[in-house]
Amino acid sequence: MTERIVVLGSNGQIGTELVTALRRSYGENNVVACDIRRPDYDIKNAGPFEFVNVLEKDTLNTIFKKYKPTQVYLLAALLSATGEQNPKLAWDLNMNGLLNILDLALVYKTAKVYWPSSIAVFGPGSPKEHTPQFCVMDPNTVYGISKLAGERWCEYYHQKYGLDVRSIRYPGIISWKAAPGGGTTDYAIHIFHEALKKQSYSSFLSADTELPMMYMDDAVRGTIELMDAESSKLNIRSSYNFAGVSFTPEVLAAEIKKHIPDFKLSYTEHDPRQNIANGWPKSIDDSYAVNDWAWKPKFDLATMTADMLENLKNTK
Ligand code: VAH
Repeated sequence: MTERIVVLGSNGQIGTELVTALRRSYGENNVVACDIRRPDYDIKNAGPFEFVNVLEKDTLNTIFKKYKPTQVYLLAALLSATGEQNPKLAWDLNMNGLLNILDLALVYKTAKVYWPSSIAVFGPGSPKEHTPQFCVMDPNTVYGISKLAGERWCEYYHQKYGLDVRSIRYPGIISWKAAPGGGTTDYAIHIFHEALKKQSYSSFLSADTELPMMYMDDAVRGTIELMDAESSKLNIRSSYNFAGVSFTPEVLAAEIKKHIPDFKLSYTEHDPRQNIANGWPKSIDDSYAVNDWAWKPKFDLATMTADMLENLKNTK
């Protein structure tokens, strides 16, 4: 059967690369990119695009009716830092956007739905090291609260209505193609751009702030592997813990210095994003993803740093 895939939030950091990967696998015309913003060059010129606001249920209904998607990916969301600047919008978009999609997926019998969660669902009371799949989860950002509630709704729609909805708790995602949008982990992207431009960067997170991260190539591959996995093999219907590599700004700077010896890292204090990061885990135990769909990251800090710098140099 031909897959017909709709991706909402297609112009975001992850959406941009997920659409490209899905179009490579399923054919350009079988993947519809949807967003409220003009598509970037790649997406606009490589397959169907629709202007969609996931809070407008009538527009969404039109899209489901027109394309009758076999798979829907909902990536539209306000991330942690932006969400704290606009809590009610973050809750509305992250929560009602998801509920709109879950309902329409039932109505139109969409075979599979993908919705990203985040390690932001953990909070100050969660274990910091090798944070397990099940533990105390007391998120203290609207983003984390909305993602935790969203996980509960995903599991509810699966258990009560049989909807095949799948989800991953993304760590901070590092990429060079699309600009990140309002995340706390985005320092780990900005640092590469500044290292090449100015051989220096001032981090808004302190030297010892260790966070779980992942290279975009791994995140996109892992997401598609989850969506391709046998449904019967999946034991988690809230959202899977998912791990790549954990590091601090200090450790990342040392790796960058291997390529740019003059690189200097300084620190900006009292940034609100420090408080957000302080509530998050340092590392994640993703044994359920390893067991259920043989997840294995390919990029470590060294290969990620080399790939980021190589690609950014070629796009400058
Ligand atoms: C953020 N990049 O910083 C996102 C992510 C784990 C962090 O969810 O908000």
